[in-house]
Amino acid sequence: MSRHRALASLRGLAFLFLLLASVVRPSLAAPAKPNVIVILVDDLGWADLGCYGSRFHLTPNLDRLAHDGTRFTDAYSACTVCSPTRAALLTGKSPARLHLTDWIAGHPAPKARLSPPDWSKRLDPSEPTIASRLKSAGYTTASIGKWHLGQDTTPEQFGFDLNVAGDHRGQPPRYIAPYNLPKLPDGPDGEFLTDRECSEALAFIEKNRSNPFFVYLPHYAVHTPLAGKSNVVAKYTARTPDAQRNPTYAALLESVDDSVGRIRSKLDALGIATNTVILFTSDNGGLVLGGDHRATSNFPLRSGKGDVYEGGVRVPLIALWPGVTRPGSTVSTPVQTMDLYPTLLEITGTEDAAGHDRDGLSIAPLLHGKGIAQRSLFWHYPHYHPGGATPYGAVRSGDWKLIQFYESSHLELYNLASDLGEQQDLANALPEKANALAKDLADWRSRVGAQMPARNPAYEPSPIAARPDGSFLLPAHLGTTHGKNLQYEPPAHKNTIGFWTIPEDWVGWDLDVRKPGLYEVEILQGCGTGSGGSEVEISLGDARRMFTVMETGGFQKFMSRRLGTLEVRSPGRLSFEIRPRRKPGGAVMDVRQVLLTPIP
Ligand SMILES: [Ca+2]
Repeated sequence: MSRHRALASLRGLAFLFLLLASVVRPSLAAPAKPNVIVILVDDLGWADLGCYGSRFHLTPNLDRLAHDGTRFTDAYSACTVCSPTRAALLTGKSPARLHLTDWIAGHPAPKARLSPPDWSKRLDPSEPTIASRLKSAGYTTASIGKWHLGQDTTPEQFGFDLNVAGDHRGQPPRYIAPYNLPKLPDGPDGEFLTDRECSEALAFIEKNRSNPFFVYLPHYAVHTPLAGKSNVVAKYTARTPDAQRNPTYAALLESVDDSVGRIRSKLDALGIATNTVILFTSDNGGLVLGGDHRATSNFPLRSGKGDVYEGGVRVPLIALWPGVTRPGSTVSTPVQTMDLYPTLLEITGTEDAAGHDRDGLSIAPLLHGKGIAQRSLFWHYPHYHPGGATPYGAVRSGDWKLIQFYESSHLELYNLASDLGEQQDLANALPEKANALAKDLADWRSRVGAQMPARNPAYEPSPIAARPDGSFLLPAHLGTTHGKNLQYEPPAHKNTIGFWTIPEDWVGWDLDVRKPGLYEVEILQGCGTGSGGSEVEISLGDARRMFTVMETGGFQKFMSRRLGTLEVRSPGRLSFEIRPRRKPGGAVMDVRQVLLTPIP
Protein backbone atom coordinates (compact mmCIF):
# COMPACT_ATOMS: atom_id res chain seq x y z
CA MET A 1 0.00 0.00 0.00
CA SER A 2 1.38 3.45 -0.98
CA ARG A 3 1.93 6.02 1.72
CA HIS A 4 -0.77 8.20 0.13
CA ARG A 5 -3.36 5.45 0.13
CA ALA A 6 -2.46 4.46 3.70
CA LEU A 7 -3.00 8.06 4.84
CA ALA A 8 -6.29 8.20 2.97
CA SER A 9 -7.58 5.06 4.63
CA LEU A 10 -6.41 6.35 8.04
CA ARG A 11 -8.36 9.56 7.38
CA GLY A 12 -11.31 7.40 6.36
CA LEU A 13 -11.06 5.40 9.59
CA ALA A 14 -10.84 8.59 11.64
CA PHE A 15 -13.95 9.91 9.89
CA LEU A 16 -15.78 6.65 10.50
CA PHE A 17 -14.78 6.78 14.17
CA LEU A 18 -16.03 10.35 14.56
CA LEU A 19 -19.24 9.44 12.81
CA LEU A 20 -19.76 6.45 15.09
CA ALA A 21 -18.89 8.47 18.17
CA SER A 22 -21.44 11.13 17.29
CA VAL A 23 -24.14 8.48 16.81
CA VAL A 24 -23.23 6.54 19.93
CA ARG A 25 -22.45 9.45 22.24
CA PRO A 26 -25.95 10.00 23.74
CA SER A 27 -26.10 6.45 25.12
CA LEU A 28 -22.49 6.47 26.31
CA ALA A 29 -22.88 9.66 28.32
CA ALA A 30 -24.23 9.32 31.87
CA PRO A 31 -27.99 9.98 31.81
CA ALA A 32 -29.02 13.19 33.53
CA LYS A 33 -30.12 12.46 37.10
CA PRO A 34 -33.92 12.69 37.28
CA ASN A 35 -35.49 15.36 39.45
CA VAL A 36 -37.67 14.02 42.26
CA ILE A 37 -40.87 15.48 43.69
CA VAL A 38 -42.58 13.75 46.64
CA ILE A 39 -45.99 15.18 47.47
CA LEU A 40 -47.23 14.02 50.88
CA VAL A 41 -50.79 14.93 51.85
CA ASP A 42 -51.76 14.97 55.52
CA ASP A 43 -54.68 12.66 56.46
CA LEU A 44 -55.77 11.98 52.86
CA GLY A 45 -58.01 8.90 52.79
CA TRP A 46 -57.72 5.94 50.42
CA ALA A 47 -61.11 6.58 48.80
CA ASP A 48 -60.73 10.37 48.56
CA LEU A 49 -59.63 10.76 44.93
CA GLY A 50 -61.71 10.33 41.79
CA CYS A 51 -59.25 7.72 40.54
CA TYR A 52 -59.74 5.80 43.81
CA GLY A 53 -63.53 5.85 43.50
CA SER A 54 -64.70 9.13 45.06
CA ARG A 55 -67.89 10.45 43.46
CA PHE A 56 -68.07 13.59 45.59
CA HIS A 57 -64.53 15.00 45.44
CA LEU A 58 -63.27 16.42 42.15
CA THR A 59 -59.57 15.68 41.56
CA PRO A 60 -58.93 16.00 37.80
CA ASN A 61 -55.19 16.66 38.11
CA LEU A 62 -54.60 13.68 40.37
CA ASP A 63 -56.76 11.52 38.13
CA ARG A 64 -54.60 12.64 35.21
CA LEU A 65 -51.44 11.82 37.18
CA ALA A 66 -52.80 8.28 37.67
CA HIS A 67 -53.81 8.17 34.00
CA ASP A 68 -50.25 9.08 32.97
CA GLY A 69 -48.50 6.93 35.59
CA THR A 70 -49.03 4.02 37.98
CA ARG A 71 -51.68 3.83 40.69
CA PHE A 72 -51.16 1.52 43.69
CA THR A 73 -54.34 -0.07 45.05
CA ASP A 74 -52.71 -1.60 48.15
CA ALA A 75 -50.33 1.10 49.37
CA TYR A 76 -50.02 1.56 53.12
CA SER A 77 -48.76 4.22 55.46
CA ALA A 78 -46.15 3.17 58.00
CA CYS A 79 -48.49 4.20 60.81
CA THR A 80 -52.08 5.29 61.40
CA VAL A 81 -50.88 8.70 62.57
CA CYS A 82 -48.61 11.41 61.26
CA SER A 83 -45.08 11.74 62.69
CA PRO A 84 -44.11 8.04 62.48
CA THR A 85 -45.01 7.87 58.79
CA ARG A 86 -43.03 11.03 58.02
CA ALA A 87 -40.00 9.63 59.86
CA ALA A 88 -40.36 6.35 57.94
CA LEU A 89 -40.62 8.11 54.58
CA LEU A 90 -37.47 10.14 55.18
CA THR A 91 -35.34 7.33 56.69
CA GLY A 92 -36.65 4.10 55.14
CA LYS A 93 -36.94 2.68 58.67
CA SER A 94 -40.09 1.40 60.31
CA PRO A 95 -41.46 3.52 63.17
CA ALA A 96 -40.93 0.52 65.46
CA ARG A 97 -37.20 0.46 64.67
CA LEU A 98 -36.95 4.24 65.15
CA HIS A 99 -38.92 4.02 68.43
CA LEU A 100 -40.92 6.91 66.99
CA THR A 101 -44.34 5.27 67.16
CA ASP A 102 -46.90 8.01 67.84
CA TRP A 103 -47.73 11.49 66.65
CA ILE A 104 -45.63 14.03 68.49
CA ALA A 105 -46.34 14.68 71.34
CA GLY A 106 -48.87 11.84 71.68
CA HIS A 107 -51.98 11.25 73.73
CA PRO A 108 -51.70 10.52 77.46
CA ALA A 109 -54.01 7.81 78.83
CA PRO A 110 -53.02 7.68 82.52
CA LYS A 111 -55.86 5.34 83.58
CA ALA A 112 -55.56 2.89 80.66
CA ARG A 113 -54.69 -0.78 81.08
CA LEU A 114 -51.23 -0.31 79.52
CA SER A 115 -48.57 2.40 79.73
CA PRO A 116 -46.80 3.29 76.49
CA PRO A 117 -43.04 2.67 76.30
CA ASP A 118 -40.51 5.50 76.58
CA TRP A 119 -40.76 6.36 72.88
CA SER A 120 -38.79 8.95 70.92
CA LYS A 121 -40.53 12.30 70.44
CA ARG A 122 -38.06 13.53 67.82
CA LEU A 123 -36.31 12.18 64.74
CA ASP A 124 -32.63 11.80 65.57
CA PRO A 125 -30.59 14.17 63.35
CA SER A 126 -27.90 11.48 63.00
CA GLU A 127 -30.32 9.38 60.89
CA PRO A 128 -29.52 9.34 57.16
CA THR A 129 -32.49 10.62 55.19
CA ILE A 130 -33.47 10.55 51.54
CA ALA A 131 -32.68 14.28 51.48
CA SER A 132 -29.16 13.90 52.88
CA ARG A 133 -28.44 11.02 50.47
CA LEU A 134 -29.67 12.93 47.42
CA LYS A 135 -27.80 16.04 48.58
CA SER A 136 -24.60 14.01 48.76
CA ALA A 137 -25.31 12.86 45.19
CA GLY A 138 -25.44 16.45 43.94
CA TYR A 139 -29.13 17.28 44.37
CA THR A 140 -30.46 20.59 45.65
CA THR A 141 -33.16 19.78 48.20
CA ALA A 142 -36.20 21.51 49.66
CA SER A 143 -38.86 20.73 52.26
CA ILE A 144 -41.94 22.87 51.72
CA GLY A 145 -44.81 22.44 54.18
CA LYS A 146 -45.39 20.50 57.40
CA TRP A 147 -42.41 18.95 59.25
CA HIS A 148 -43.67 17.69 62.66
CA LEU A 149 -40.66 15.58 63.67
CA GLY A 150 -39.80 17.06 67.06
CA GLN A 151 -39.95 20.23 69.10
CA ASP A 152 -36.33 21.10 68.30
CA THR A 153 -35.65 19.52 64.89
CA THR A 154 -35.78 21.26 61.51
CA PRO A 155 -35.44 20.00 57.92
CA GLU A 156 -32.04 21.71 57.61
CA GLN A 157 -30.60 19.15 60.08
CA PHE A 158 -31.62 16.30 57.75
CA GLY A 159 -30.12 17.32 54.40
CA PHE A 160 -32.60 19.92 53.20
CA ASP A 161 -31.06 23.06 51.68
CA LEU A 162 -34.33 24.91 52.02
CA ASN A 163 -37.11 24.76 54.60
CA VAL A 164 -40.32 26.62 53.95
CA ALA A 165 -43.09 26.55 56.58
CA GLY A 166 -41.81 23.50 58.49
CA ASP A 167 -41.45 23.36 62.27
CA HIS A 168 -42.60 21.33 65.26
CA ARG A 169 -46.30 21.74 64.60
CA GLY A 170 -48.64 19.10 63.24
CA GLN A 171 -51.26 21.40 61.77
CA PRO A 172 -51.40 24.99 60.58
CA PRO A 173 -52.86 27.66 62.86
CA ARG A 174 -55.00 28.58 59.82
CA TYR A 175 -55.16 28.06 56.07
CA ILE A 176 -55.89 31.65 55.09
CA ALA A 177 -53.20 34.35 55.42
CA PRO A 178 -52.03 35.68 57.81
CA TYR A 179 -50.83 32.14 58.62
CA ASN A 180 -48.82 32.72 61.78
CA LEU A 181 -46.17 30.22 60.68
CA PRO A 182 -42.69 31.40 61.78
CA LYS A 183 -40.95 29.67 58.83
CA LEU A 184 -43.27 31.19 56.24
CA PRO A 185 -43.30 34.95 55.61
CA ASP A 186 -46.96 35.93 55.46
CA GLY A 187 -48.55 36.51 52.07
CA PRO A 188 -51.30 39.00 51.28
CA ASP A 189 -54.42 38.64 53.41
CA GLY A 190 -56.70 35.99 52.02
CA GLU A 191 -53.96 33.96 50.29
CA PHE A 192 -54.56 30.19 50.69
CA LEU A 193 -51.82 28.12 52.34
CA THR A 194 -51.84 25.20 49.88
CA ASP A 195 -51.54 27.64 46.94
CA ARG A 196 -48.65 29.38 48.67
CA GLU A 197 -46.81 26.10 49.40
CA CYS A 198 -47.20 25.24 45.73
CA SER A 199 -45.91 28.67 44.63
CA GLU A 200 -42.86 28.21 46.86
CA ALA A 201 -42.26 24.82 45.22
CA LEU A 202 -42.63 26.31 41.73
CA ALA A 203 -40.09 29.04 42.53
CA PHE A 204 -37.63 26.43 43.82
CA ILE A 205 -38.15 24.25 40.74
CA GLU A 206 -37.65 27.19 38.38
CA LYS A 207 -34.49 28.27 40.17
CA ASN A 208 -33.04 24.73 40.02
CA ARG A 209 -34.29 23.83 36.55
CA SER A 210 -30.74 23.16 35.28
CA ASN A 211 -29.50 20.97 38.13
CA PRO A 212 -31.02 17.88 39.75
CA PHE A 213 -33.45 18.80 42.53
CA PHE A 214 -35.49 17.04 45.21
CA VAL A 215 -38.72 18.64 46.38
CA TYR A 216 -40.39 17.19 49.46
CA LEU A 217 -43.81 18.84 49.48
CA PRO A 218 -45.67 17.76 52.63
CA HIS A 219 -48.79 19.91 52.25
CA TYR A 220 -50.46 20.93 55.50
CA ALA A 221 -53.72 20.04 53.75
CA VAL A 222 -56.02 18.13 54.26
CA HIS A 223 -55.56 18.11 58.06
CA THR A 224 -57.85 20.07 60.37
CA PRO A 225 -58.66 22.95 60.89
CA LEU A 226 -60.59 22.31 57.67
CA ALA A 227 -60.91 25.38 55.43
CA GLY A 228 -61.57 26.11 51.79
CA LYS A 229 -61.97 29.02 49.42
CA SER A 230 -65.57 30.19 49.75
CA ASN A 231 -66.46 29.83 46.05
CA VAL A 232 -65.07 26.27 46.01
CA VAL A 233 -66.89 25.34 49.21
CA ALA A 234 -70.08 26.69 47.60
CA LYS A 235 -69.48 24.49 44.54
CA TYR A 236 -69.36 21.35 46.73
CA THR A 237 -72.31 22.46 48.86
CA ALA A 238 -74.36 22.26 45.66
CA ARG A 239 -73.19 18.72 44.83
CA THR A 240 -75.08 15.54 45.72
CA PRO A 241 -73.64 14.17 48.96
CA ASP A 242 -72.32 10.61 48.99
CA ALA A 243 -70.56 8.67 51.76
CA GLN A 244 -68.21 11.64 51.43
CA ARG A 245 -70.14 14.84 51.93
CA ASN A 246 -68.02 17.53 53.61
CA PRO A 247 -67.84 20.55 51.23
CA THR A 248 -65.05 22.25 53.20
CA TYR A 249 -62.88 19.13 53.16
CA ALA A 250 -63.60 18.71 49.44
CA ALA A 251 -62.52 22.30 48.79
CA LEU A 252 -59.33 21.80 50.81
CA LEU A 253 -58.58 18.64 48.81
CA GLU A 254 -59.21 20.55 45.60
CA SER A 255 -56.44 22.98 46.61
CA VAL A 256 -54.07 19.98 46.70
CA ASP A 257 -55.30 18.86 43.31
CA ASP A 258 -54.70 22.38 41.96
CA SER A 259 -51.15 22.22 43.35
CA VAL A 260 -50.44 19.00 41.46
CA GLY A 261 -51.78 20.54 38.25
CA ARG A 262 -49.67 23.69 38.62
CA ILE A 263 -46.51 21.69 39.30
CA ARG A 264 -46.98 19.57 36.19
CA SER A 265 -47.67 22.67 34.05
CA LYS A 266 -44.46 24.24 35.36
CA LEU A 267 -42.43 21.12 34.57
CA ASP A 268 -43.88 21.14 31.05
CA ALA A 269 -43.16 24.85 30.58
CA LEU A 270 -39.55 24.40 31.74
CA GLY A 271 -39.12 21.37 29.47
CA ILE A 272 -38.10 19.11 32.37
CA ALA A 273 -41.27 17.02 32.76
CA THR A 274 -39.71 14.00 31.03
CA ASN A 275 -36.83 14.03 33.51
CA THR A 276 -38.86 14.47 36.70
CA VAL A 277 -40.23 11.66 38.88
CA ILE A 278 -43.38 12.43 40.89
CA LEU A 279 -44.60 10.40 43.85
CA PHE A 280 -47.90 11.30 45.52
CA THR A 281 -49.17 9.74 48.77
CA SER A 282 -50.64 10.30 52.26
CA ASP A 283 -49.30 9.86 55.80
CA ASN A 284 -52.31 7.96 57.20
CA GLY A 285 -55.95 7.15 56.47
CA GLY A 286 -58.79 9.65 56.26
CA LEU A 287 -60.27 11.26 59.37
CA VAL A 288 -63.69 9.80 60.15
CA LEU A 289 -64.21 11.10 63.69
CA GLY A 290 -66.70 13.89 64.29
CA GLY A 291 -70.02 12.25 63.40
CA ASP A 292 -72.01 14.22 60.83
CA HIS A 293 -69.23 16.81 60.60
CA ARG A 294 -66.51 14.28 59.85
CA ALA A 295 -63.92 15.12 57.21
CA THR A 296 -64.39 12.11 54.95
CA SER A 297 -65.38 8.46 54.60
CA ASN A 298 -62.97 5.65 53.72
CA PHE A 299 -65.78 3.32 52.66
CA PRO A 300 -65.56 0.47 51.72
CA LEU A 301 -62.66 0.35 54.19
CA ARG A 302 -63.34 0.05 57.91
CA SER A 303 -62.65 2.98 60.26
CA GLY A 304 -60.00 5.68 59.69
CA LYS A 305 -57.04 7.65 60.98
CA GLY A 306 -55.67 6.36 64.29
CA ASP A 307 -57.30 2.92 64.00
CA VAL A 308 -55.73 -0.42 63.08
CA TYR A 309 -58.26 -1.30 60.38
CA GLU A 310 -57.66 -0.63 56.67
CA GLY A 311 -59.25 2.83 56.78
CA GLY A 312 -56.46 3.92 59.11
CA VAL A 313 -53.51 2.78 57.02
CA ARG A 314 -54.43 2.18 53.39
CA VAL A 315 -53.60 5.29 51.38
CA PRO A 316 -53.38 6.51 47.80
CA LEU A 317 -50.00 6.18 46.07
CA ILE A 318 -49.47 7.41 42.53
CA ALA A 319 -46.09 7.31 40.76
CA LEU A 320 -45.06 8.96 37.52
CA TRP A 321 -41.59 8.02 36.23
CA PRO A 322 -41.54 9.29 32.66
CA GLY A 323 -40.42 6.64 30.19
CA VAL A 324 -40.75 3.88 32.79
CA THR A 325 -44.24 3.79 34.34
CA ARG A 326 -46.83 2.56 31.86
CA PRO A 327 -49.67 5.05 31.47
CA GLY A 328 -52.81 4.05 33.35
CA SER A 329 -51.24 1.01 34.98
CA THR A 330 -52.25 -0.21 38.43
CA VAL A 331 -50.27 -2.29 40.93
CA SER A 332 -51.95 -4.38 43.62
CA THR A 333 -48.76 -5.57 45.31
CA PRO A 334 -48.84 -4.28 48.92
CA VAL A 335 -46.24 -1.54 49.50
CA GLN A 336 -45.52 0.73 52.45
CA THR A 337 -44.10 4.17 53.22
CA MET A 338 -40.61 2.83 54.10
CA ASP A 339 -40.28 1.61 50.49
CA LEU A 340 -39.99 5.13 49.09
CA TYR A 341 -36.46 5.64 50.46
CA PRO A 342 -34.79 2.69 48.66
CA THR A 343 -37.01 3.32 45.63
CA LEU A 344 -35.71 6.86 45.23
CA LEU A 345 -32.13 5.71 45.79
CA GLU A 346 -32.58 3.20 42.96
CA ILE A 347 -34.31 5.65 40.60
CA THR A 348 -31.57 8.24 41.09
CA GLY A 349 -28.66 5.78 41.20
CA THR A 350 -27.69 6.96 44.68
CA GLU A 351 -25.74 4.88 47.21
CA ASP A 352 -27.23 4.36 50.66
CA ALA A 353 -25.28 5.46 53.74
CA ALA A 354 -22.87 2.78 54.96
CA GLY A 355 -24.42 0.48 57.57
CA HIS A 356 -27.88 2.03 57.26
CA ASP A 357 -30.29 -0.51 58.75
CA ARG A 358 -33.40 0.19 56.71
CA ASP A 359 -36.68 -1.69 56.43
CA GLY A 360 -38.19 -0.72 53.09
CA LEU A 361 -37.83 -2.50 49.76
CA SER A 362 -37.36 -0.71 46.44
CA ILE A 363 -40.59 -0.74 44.46
CA ALA A 364 -38.79 0.47 41.32
CA PRO A 365 -39.27 -3.01 39.74
CA LEU A 366 -43.05 -2.56 40.13
CA LEU A 367 -42.78 0.76 38.29
CA HIS A 368 -40.98 -1.14 35.50
CA GLY A 369 -43.95 -3.54 35.36
CA LYS A 370 -42.02 -6.35 37.10
CA GLY A 371 -42.45 -7.98 40.50
CA ILE A 372 -40.74 -7.73 43.88
CA ALA A 373 -39.94 -10.39 46.47
CA GLN A 374 -42.85 -11.76 48.54
CA ARG A 375 -42.91 -10.23 51.99
CA SER A 376 -45.21 -9.21 54.83
CA LEU A 377 -45.93 -5.65 55.97
CA PHE A 378 -46.02 -4.81 59.68
CA TRP A 379 -47.40 -2.15 62.00
CA HIS A 380 -46.71 -1.44 65.66
CA TYR A 381 -48.62 1.12 67.71
CA PRO A 382 -48.03 0.72 71.47
CA HIS A 383 -50.27 3.73 72.24
CA TYR A 384 -53.84 4.85 72.82
CA HIS A 385 -55.45 7.12 70.23
CA PRO A 386 -58.03 9.79 71.09
CA GLY A 387 -60.38 8.07 68.60
CA GLY A 388 -60.50 4.97 70.82
CA ALA A 389 -57.83 2.68 69.39
CA THR A 390 -55.91 0.67 71.97
CA PRO A 391 -52.28 -0.51 71.57
CA TYR A 392 -51.86 -3.00 68.75
CA GLY A 393 -49.63 -4.69 66.23
CA ALA A 394 -50.68 -5.88 62.78
CA VAL A 395 -49.32 -7.80 59.81
CA ARG A 396 -50.48 -8.03 56.20
CA SER A 397 -49.35 -11.23 54.48
CA GLY A 398 -50.81 -11.93 51.03
CA ASP A 399 -54.57 -11.50 51.34
CA TRP A 400 -54.46 -11.95 55.12
CA LYS A 401 -54.39 -9.33 57.82
CA LEU A 402 -53.84 -10.24 61.45
CA ILE A 403 -54.32 -7.78 64.31
CA GLN A 404 -53.03 -8.31 67.84
CA PHE A 405 -54.46 -6.09 70.55
CA TYR A 406 -51.74 -5.68 73.15
CA GLU A 407 -54.03 -5.14 76.18
CA SER A 408 -54.86 -8.86 76.15
CA SER A 409 -52.95 -10.22 73.09
CA HIS A 410 -56.38 -10.94 71.60
CA LEU A 411 -56.23 -11.72 67.84
CA GLU A 412 -58.43 -10.81 64.87
CA LEU A 413 -57.91 -12.26 61.38
CA TYR A 414 -59.36 -10.97 58.11
CA ASN A 415 -59.18 -12.06 54.48
CA LEU A 416 -58.93 -8.79 52.56
CA ALA A 417 -59.58 -10.43 49.19
CA SER A 418 -63.06 -11.56 50.20
CA ASP A 419 -63.68 -9.10 53.05
CA LEU A 420 -62.11 -5.70 52.31
CA GLY A 421 -64.30 -4.09 54.99
CA GLU A 422 -62.91 -6.39 57.75
CA GLN A 423 -66.33 -7.54 58.97
CA GLN A 424 -65.69 -11.29 59.41
CA ASP A 425 -63.12 -12.08 62.09
CA LEU A 426 -61.75 -15.53 61.15
CA ALA A 427 -59.26 -15.93 64.03
CA ASN A 428 -61.26 -18.64 65.79
CA ALA A 429 -62.28 -20.35 62.55
CA LEU A 430 -58.68 -20.47 61.25
CA PRO A 431 -56.59 -20.62 64.42
CA GLU A 432 -53.48 -22.09 62.74
CA LYS A 433 -53.33 -19.21 60.26
CA ALA A 434 -53.90 -16.64 63.01
CA ASN A 435 -51.32 -18.14 65.37
CA ALA A 436 -48.70 -18.42 62.59
CA LEU A 437 -49.14 -14.76 61.66
CA ALA A 438 -49.01 -13.77 65.33
CA LYS A 439 -45.65 -15.52 65.50
CA ASP A 440 -44.45 -13.65 62.37
CA LEU A 441 -45.48 -10.41 64.03
CA ALA A 442 -43.65 -11.27 67.27
CA ASP A 443 -40.51 -12.32 65.32
CA TRP A 444 -40.58 -9.03 63.39
CA ARG A 445 -40.95 -7.04 66.61
CA SER A 446 -37.85 -8.64 68.05
CA ARG A 447 -35.91 -8.16 64.77
CA VAL A 448 -36.56 -4.40 64.73
CA GLY A 449 -36.33 -3.95 68.50
CA ALA A 450 -39.93 -2.76 68.92
CA GLN A 451 -40.77 -1.26 72.30
CA MET A 452 -43.76 -2.81 74.06
CA PRO A 453 -46.23 -1.13 76.41
CA ALA A 454 -46.29 -2.29 80.05
CA ARG A 455 -48.99 -2.98 82.64
CA ASN A 456 -50.19 0.30 84.12
CA PRO A 457 -50.38 0.14 87.93
CA ALA A 458 -52.82 3.09 87.87
CA TYR A 459 -55.23 1.20 85.57
CA GLU A 460 -58.91 1.91 86.13
CA PRO A 461 -61.16 -0.20 83.90
CA SER A 462 -63.83 1.66 82.01
CA PRO A 463 -67.20 -0.12 81.97
CA ILE A 464 -68.52 -1.90 78.88
CA ALA A 465 -71.47 -0.09 77.28
CA ALA A 466 -74.63 -1.77 76.00
CA ARG A 467 -74.86 -2.49 72.28
CA PRO A 468 -77.55 -0.65 70.27
CA ASP A 469 -80.07 -3.45 71.00
CA GLY A 470 -79.46 -3.10 74.76
CA SER A 471 -77.48 -6.35 75.10
CA PHE A 472 -73.98 -6.67 76.57
CA LEU A 473 -71.30 -8.76 74.85
CA LEU A 474 -68.56 -9.76 77.30
CA PRO A 475 -65.66 -11.31 75.34
CA ALA A 476 -63.00 -13.23 77.21
CA HIS A 477 -60.29 -10.71 76.31
CA LEU A 478 -62.10 -7.86 78.08
CA GLY A 479 -62.58 -9.77 81.34
CA THR A 480 -60.49 -9.03 84.42
CA THR A 481 -59.20 -12.20 86.04
CA HIS A 482 -58.55 -12.48 89.77
CA GLY A 483 -56.50 -15.07 91.62
CA LYS A 484 -53.43 -17.12 90.86
CA ASN A 485 -53.79 -19.13 87.66
CA LEU A 486 -56.89 -17.91 85.85
CA GLN A 487 -55.99 -15.82 82.80
CA TYR A 488 -56.98 -14.76 79.34
CA GLU A 489 -55.31 -17.17 76.89
CA PRO A 490 -54.83 -15.32 73.59
CA PRO A 491 -53.89 -17.92 70.91
CA ALA A 492 -56.66 -18.00 68.33
CA HIS A 493 -57.56 -21.66 69.01
CA LYS A 494 -57.99 -20.72 72.66
CA ASN A 495 -59.25 -17.12 72.91
CA THR A 496 -60.62 -18.00 76.31
CA ILE A 497 -60.62 -17.38 80.03
CA GLY A 498 -58.73 -20.51 80.97
CA PHE A 499 -56.26 -22.36 83.24
CA TRP A 500 -59.08 -22.45 85.82
CA THR A 501 -57.42 -24.96 88.12
CA ILE A 502 -57.97 -23.09 91.39
CA PRO A 503 -61.64 -22.75 92.38
CA GLU A 504 -60.98 -19.52 94.31
CA ASP A 505 -59.95 -17.76 91.05
CA TRP A 506 -62.69 -15.71 89.41
CA VAL A 507 -63.39 -13.38 86.48
CA GLY A 508 -65.45 -10.19 86.15
CA TRP A 509 -66.52 -7.57 83.63
CA ASP A 510 -67.56 -3.99 84.56
CA LEU A 511 -70.74 -2.85 82.82
CA ASP A 512 -72.49 0.47 82.42
CA VAL A 513 -76.10 -0.73 82.85
CA ARG A 514 -78.68 1.94 82.12
CA LYS A 515 -81.85 -0.17 81.92
CA PRO A 516 -83.41 -2.12 84.82
CA GLY A 517 -85.14 -5.45 84.31
CA LEU A 518 -84.36 -9.07 83.50
CA TYR A 519 -81.26 -10.08 81.51
CA GLU A 520 -80.96 -13.53 79.93
CA VAL A 521 -77.44 -14.97 80.41
CA GLU A 522 -75.87 -17.01 77.61
CA ILE A 523 -72.37 -18.41 78.04
CA LEU A 524 -69.94 -19.95 75.52
CA GLN A 525 -68.36 -22.65 77.67
CA GLY A 526 -65.99 -25.57 77.09
CA CYS A 527 -64.96 -28.39 79.43
CA GLY A 528 -62.75 -31.45 78.97
CA THR A 529 -63.92 -34.98 79.67
CA GLY A 530 -63.59 -35.82 83.36
CA SER A 531 -63.68 -32.19 84.54
CA GLY A 532 -67.43 -31.52 84.32
CA GLY A 533 -69.74 -30.86 87.21
CA SER A 534 -68.24 -27.76 88.79
CA GLU A 535 -70.82 -25.66 90.65
CA VAL A 536 -70.42 -22.03 89.58
CA GLU A 537 -72.10 -18.83 90.72
CA ILE A 538 -72.85 -16.03 88.25
CA SER A 539 -73.85 -12.59 89.48
CA LEU A 540 -74.82 -9.21 88.11
CA GLY A 541 -74.81 -6.57 90.85
CA ASP A 542 -76.65 -8.22 93.75
CA ALA A 543 -78.55 -10.72 91.58
CA ARG A 544 -77.03 -14.20 91.49
CA ARG A 545 -77.72 -17.79 90.47
CA MET A 546 -75.87 -21.10 90.21
CA PHE A 547 -75.17 -23.38 87.27
CA THR A 548 -73.36 -26.67 86.71
CA VAL A 549 -70.54 -26.87 84.14
CA MET A 550 -71.21 -29.34 81.31
CA GLU A 551 -68.56 -31.43 79.65
CA THR A 552 -68.27 -30.55 75.95
CA GLY A 553 -65.55 -32.99 74.85
CA GLY A 554 -62.69 -30.50 75.22
CA PHE A 555 -61.83 -27.22 76.93
CA GLN A 556 -61.70 -25.42 73.55
CA LYS A 557 -64.83 -27.16 72.28
CA PHE A 558 -67.20 -24.35 73.07
CA MET A 559 -70.92 -24.82 73.49
CA SER A 560 -73.50 -22.06 73.91
CA ARG A 561 -75.70 -22.47 77.01
CA ARG A 562 -78.56 -20.39 78.36
CA LEU A 563 -78.21 -20.12 82.13
CA GLY A 564 -81.45 -18.28 82.98
CA THR A 565 -82.07 -14.67 83.95
CA LEU A 566 -80.62 -12.14 86.40
CA GLU A 567 -82.63 -9.10 87.45
CA VAL A 568 -81.20 -5.58 87.62
CA ARG A 569 -83.17 -3.46 90.09
CA SER A 570 -80.74 -0.55 90.45
CA PRO A 571 -78.98 0.32 87.20
CA GLY A 572 -75.50 1.86 87.25
CA ARG A 573 -71.99 0.57 87.09
CA LEU A 574 -72.37 -3.13 87.84
CA SER A 575 -70.00 -6.07 87.80
CA PHE A 576 -70.84 -9.38 86.09
CA GLU A 577 -68.85 -12.12 87.84
CA ILE A 578 -68.25 -15.85 87.49
CA ARG A 579 -67.10 -17.56 90.73
CA PRO A 580 -66.77 -21.33 91.16
CA ARG A 581 -68.05 -22.79 94.43
CA ARG A 582 -67.06 -26.44 93.94
CA LYS A 583 -64.62 -28.13 91.52
CA PRO A 584 -64.68 -31.94 91.34
CA GLY A 585 -62.26 -32.33 88.35
CA GLY A 586 -58.87 -30.96 87.26
CA ALA A 587 -60.19 -27.62 86.01
CA VAL A 588 -63.46 -25.68 86.09
CA MET A 589 -64.00 -24.75 82.41
CA ASP A 590 -62.95 -22.39 79.63
CA VAL A 591 -65.15 -19.36 78.87
CA ARG A 592 -64.99 -17.59 75.50
CA GLN A 593 -67.79 -15.06 75.98
CA VAL A 594 -70.95 -14.16 77.86
CA LEU A 595 -73.98 -12.46 76.33
CA LEU A 596 -76.53 -10.61 78.47
CA THR A 597 -79.77 -9.88 76.60
CA PRO A 598 -82.54 -7.76 78.12
CA ILE A 599 -85.95 -9.46 78.22
CA PRO A 600 -88.56 -6.99 76.93
CA1 LIG B 1 -51.60 12.83 59.30
